[in-house]
Amino acid sequence: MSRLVCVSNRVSLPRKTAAAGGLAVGVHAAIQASKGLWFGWGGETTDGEPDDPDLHVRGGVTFATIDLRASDVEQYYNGFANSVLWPLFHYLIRDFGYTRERQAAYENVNRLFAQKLLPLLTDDDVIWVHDYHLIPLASRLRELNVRCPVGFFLHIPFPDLQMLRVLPTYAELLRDFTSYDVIGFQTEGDLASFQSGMAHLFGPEALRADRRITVGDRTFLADVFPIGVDVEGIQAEASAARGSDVVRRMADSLGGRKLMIGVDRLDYSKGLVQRFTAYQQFLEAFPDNGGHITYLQIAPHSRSDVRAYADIRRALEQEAGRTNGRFADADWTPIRYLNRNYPHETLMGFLRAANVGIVTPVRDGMNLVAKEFVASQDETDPGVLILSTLAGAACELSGAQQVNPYDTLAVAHAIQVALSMTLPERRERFSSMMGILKKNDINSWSKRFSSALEAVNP
Ligand code: ADQ
Repeated sequence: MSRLVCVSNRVSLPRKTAAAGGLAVGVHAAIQASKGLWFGWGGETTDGEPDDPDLHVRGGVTFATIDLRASDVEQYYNGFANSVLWPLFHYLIRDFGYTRERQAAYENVNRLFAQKLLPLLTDDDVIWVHDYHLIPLASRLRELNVRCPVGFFLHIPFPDLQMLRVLPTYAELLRDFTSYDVIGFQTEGDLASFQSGMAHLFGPEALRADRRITVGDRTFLADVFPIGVDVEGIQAEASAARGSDVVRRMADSLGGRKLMIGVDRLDYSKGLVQRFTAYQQFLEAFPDNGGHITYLQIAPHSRSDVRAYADIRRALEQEAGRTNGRFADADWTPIRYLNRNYPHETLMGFLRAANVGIVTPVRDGMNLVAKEFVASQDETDPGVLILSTLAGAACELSGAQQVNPYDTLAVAHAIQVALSMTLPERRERFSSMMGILKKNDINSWSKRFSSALEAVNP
């Protein structure tokens, strides 16, 4: 077994409270199994030239972190990654902010990552690069004569060619993918978009029948690897959390009311404004629910230095205030809107306590919260998942009540249906979804990707 070297934009040393973000949850176990290395930005900035990586060994994993120049954090991280690629790949180009400075910083930081990683590599490593921040990394490593297998997994959607062409440098970006040996996407739809980009640039003959793509003298695999969750771990966390003080206090505070829960990073792709509107329409259309339901929305702030995120934050505060101002009673608050992080176990306990889980992104690569909601439920009395058709998770979770998040009246109606769904129907939907989650859990996801990388002949 080769040593697994994972590279992601941000690397956090393990802490007691889990950070928001799907990546950290998904990758750690895979690196641990090979006593591997995790390389990336540690979150600190410097005014000068970034030093060599700091190394920390924790539980068999070596964490190698570098600092970034403050100007690069602005232009590369807030800029190209989160104000250019993120909105573009989520089909939300109203927030697309391409500039040449941002593009140049993206190239420079990818070159810096390659230079700083190089001395840590050995010949029998396999390298697994994560996400849109680092698409050019394999090309930069190849320029430094790195020959070992390099794979890339995209956690977010891959846009259709006509959307991708909005990026002035889309051809270079597509060409950079060809330096990888294995490329993974969340859904068949994302893979099809990628294939159409490749066919556009290199001709339809580049696509082979076995999901391999040949460009010049390189052949690589581009396939679908839907990310899963740690089903057994979540079940254990959710039942342990039931007895915890914080979950019990939350449940007691409901005073017998039904609970609907949403848990999302505060991001405009998560459809929170539309969801708040849908909840208002639900309270209007089905007034008998007044006083009998609490909607708990947990949305920790993220990427606060990007303007679009400050805007969405303000909009949500206003919407939550408006709903409570209009519908609340002296003894009832319709929305509880919280912006804090919780330990993963507490979050799983909250999910288990809910009658309805609402996950309505306007676009999402996968959405782990949808899967966590299902995995955390009590099988004898499971809650109902309302899930956006525009989340990658919708491809697998056909037992959810699927809705288009822009059709807010349909979402309002789905809440009403969820609240009155019979126990046999809830159990049937739950067990069909659990079957899928168990078959493709987080361990089988990382094993499948690592095996595909190991199978590459360098
Ligand atoms: P994210 O956009 O971050 O991930 P998601 O898949 O929902 O979205 O993962 C969020 C994770 O953070 C979940 O594990 C959740 O439990 C945790 N979390 C959320 N709020 C929290 C809070 N308040 N406190 C503590 N933990 C919290 C990106 C893509 C997704 C893709 C994942 C993984 O955008 O589409 O599913 O990567 O590939």
